[in-house]
Amino acid sequence: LWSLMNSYQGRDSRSIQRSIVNHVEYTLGLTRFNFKDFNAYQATSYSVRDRLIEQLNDSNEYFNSQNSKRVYYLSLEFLLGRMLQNSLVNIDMEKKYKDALTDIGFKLEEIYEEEVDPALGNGGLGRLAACFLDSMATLDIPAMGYGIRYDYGIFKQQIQDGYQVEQPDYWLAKGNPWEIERPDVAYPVRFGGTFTKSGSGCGVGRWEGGEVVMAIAYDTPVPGFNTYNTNRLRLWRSRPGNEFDLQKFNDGQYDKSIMERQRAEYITSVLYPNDSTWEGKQLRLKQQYFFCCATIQDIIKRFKLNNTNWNDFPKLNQIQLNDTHPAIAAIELLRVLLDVERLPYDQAWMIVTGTFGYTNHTVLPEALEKWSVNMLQSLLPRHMDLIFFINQIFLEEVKRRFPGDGRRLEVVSMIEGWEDKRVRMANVAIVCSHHVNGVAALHTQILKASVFKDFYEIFPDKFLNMTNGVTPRRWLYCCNPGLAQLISDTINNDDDWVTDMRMVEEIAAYADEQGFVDKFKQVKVDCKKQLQHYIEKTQGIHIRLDAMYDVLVKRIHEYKRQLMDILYIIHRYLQILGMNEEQRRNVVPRVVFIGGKAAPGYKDAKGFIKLINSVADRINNDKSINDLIKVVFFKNYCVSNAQIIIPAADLSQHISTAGTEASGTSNMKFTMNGALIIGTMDGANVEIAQEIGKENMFVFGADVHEVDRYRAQTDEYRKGRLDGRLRNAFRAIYEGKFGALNDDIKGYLNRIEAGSDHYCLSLDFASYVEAQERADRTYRDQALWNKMAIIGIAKSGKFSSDRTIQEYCAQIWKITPKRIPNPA
Ligand code: 26W
Repeated sequence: LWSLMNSYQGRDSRSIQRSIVNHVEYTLGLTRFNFKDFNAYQATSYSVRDRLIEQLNDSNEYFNSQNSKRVYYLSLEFLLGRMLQNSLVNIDMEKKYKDALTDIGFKLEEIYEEEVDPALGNGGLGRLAACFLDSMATLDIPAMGYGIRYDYGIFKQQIQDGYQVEQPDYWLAKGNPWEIERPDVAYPVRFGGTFTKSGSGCGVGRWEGGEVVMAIAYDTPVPGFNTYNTNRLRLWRSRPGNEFDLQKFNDGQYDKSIMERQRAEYITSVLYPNDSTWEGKQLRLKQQYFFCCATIQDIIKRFKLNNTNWNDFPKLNQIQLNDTHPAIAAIELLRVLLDVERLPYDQAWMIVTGTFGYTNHTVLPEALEKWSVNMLQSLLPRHMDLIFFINQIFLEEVKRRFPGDGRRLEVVSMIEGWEDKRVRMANVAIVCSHHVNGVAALHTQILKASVFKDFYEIFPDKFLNMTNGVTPRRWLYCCNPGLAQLISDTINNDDDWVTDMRMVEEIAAYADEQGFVDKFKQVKVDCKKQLQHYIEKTQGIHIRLDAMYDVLVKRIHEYKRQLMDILYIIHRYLQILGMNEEQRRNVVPRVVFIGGKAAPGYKDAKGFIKLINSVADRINNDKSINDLIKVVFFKNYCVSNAQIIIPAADLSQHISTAGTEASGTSNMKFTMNGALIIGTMDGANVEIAQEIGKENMFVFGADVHEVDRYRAQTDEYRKGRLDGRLRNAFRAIYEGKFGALNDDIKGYLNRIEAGSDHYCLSLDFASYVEAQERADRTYRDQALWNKMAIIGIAKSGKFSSDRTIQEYCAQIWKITPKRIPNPA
């Protein structure tokens, strides 16, 4: 038996081939003599998964045997992106699989393209969770991610007649070789019913009746880079519970009763596609509680394997809340400790506040979750009761410390309103957590100084900053192998920098060295060729290579100001139309890419997409400007095509109104890939400027204070100062230069003209135009441009998510790496 206990996954080419072919025959049930690229993808993935399972089980065994402290990252979103390349790279077998596959007639690069892009997230918050998983595994942190296994990920975006059309993303249609279904790991989750209490204070009691659904675990292994450690991402799927309506069965309504059971499955059907506006949908609340309840049961079960002293719970378990979406987990833990484990309230409360940390990701008021008390009461009666109770205790404490400060009580209360009472989930999360963090320095300052000011004064030590980061494995090593190779060749001929991004700083010394710069230029051209090919293939548009690739890709939102970009393009177009031949020769040709999804119910954002497409239509078909501008609406922006467009960008736009973008993370990815940023002093742009130098970016626009002052002015004031070039762009639209646009977008522009300019387009337009002109001038000096890009890459080390996770470990979770001994 011992021989079986050792790894039987050989690392030589023959073993790899045998494993793949075995999976073709025995897992897929196909003949090993004839299979397609997609089947090769499946079999290769199963073969890789075998190795990952082995590492996962060994890691888990080891941590259990050591009773290791663990971190749990709770998130309603994990925007993982494709797994095959990342997994192969992390276990250091990409080359071996490539050769093994070549031998049997397959190209690994083509097989990568067969994978669907698992997209169980909206944007930055979900992608951050995925980067954190990669870093936690790489840093040997005993950690797990917990979330929901949605049947439908973020919708696929199509464009019809210039408008966004949403298509369902049934990502599981052809199976998912990366997950392991665990029917044996299943927990009941109750909704509704009644709660009967006994005792005083918060009391204890029984929660009965209602509807019980089951949570079934699906595990995905998360390997670290250059370590044996492999962590687990556990996603829950809802299934019908075993209780069923006997009455209906007895009445002979068998079919009806079965159908009712099926409703349980809807809970995990679909990811809500809203990013940054909150909707009070009951199903969404059910999703949140469903996954939190199963997760808390799972964590407690693991704790009980080795422990009996509840006071050890916070020492051994840290739970991080990715925004307030999973905040109900804190109340659920409290409930279990009180009503199931029967701990005294004080002890239970200590355990809760010792366990949770809360990360805030947005300051937009419309994004803050406020569940109606009525809804909570009917769905989760005990939780509502407990929220009232802890709120009362908390407010009494505030009253003692800030006597006579009624205004403060009003704002920090977990409950808002009188008739239509709502629960402010951010307030619940803050009070239940030992630490609350923002995701960039400026963002954290804003939390302390305004959004959560009154809390900050109550708990000054709770608040801290954890500037976001991105994984250099996916966002440099995998997506830009040419640049990765150049870095390795230049600094020390190996890949140490991949787990220590600060090492890349060494390449700054080569920013003036012709040989290095030439290689860098070649890398960029190769990436641009790939993008050119992708655009030709997917959108049928031919773009020139010798243009500046100017990229703005992110979710479509007013605060991110895609509208300002397209208005600038109109301005630029009008300018070129007015130029003579001589002047035109001086224009830097640009291909402008704008991409991103709009939330399906966000009318204005959808209007912006139509406007961008209309402008593209007009400009791209205007032969007179001879391709000096080409506008591409980059369709269906997602993780897999981000990996193509980011390495190919020359200029990258991060132009949110100062004070609105919590951090931004693609700004970091673009910098690592040698694009220059045109951007405002917002979110992490501020820190990028600090690291790489303001002189290596095109910074523009009002800062947070100027934005505040401008917003405090009257419409009259703003109307009187409307930027002239902006007005001309509006005119061109009204006159129908870009086709017949609907009244909504015209109305939107009219309001800006009338001085209603919350996102400060008119305020920032002049300096935006000026920054764009600076970008043009710099681009004409290619030596300077490349030097700036190289310095950007060199100084981007801070923005590795490894640094971020190290900060979470040291300051919030108080956990140190646990290196698993490598098996011989
Ligand atoms: C409830 C609806 C909803 C859904 C998602 C509201 C808000 C969200 C997220 C908080 C939106 C989001 O993704 N925020 C982004 O988080 C990133 C990671 O921290 C930051 O880099 C972005 O600046 C922030 O917009």
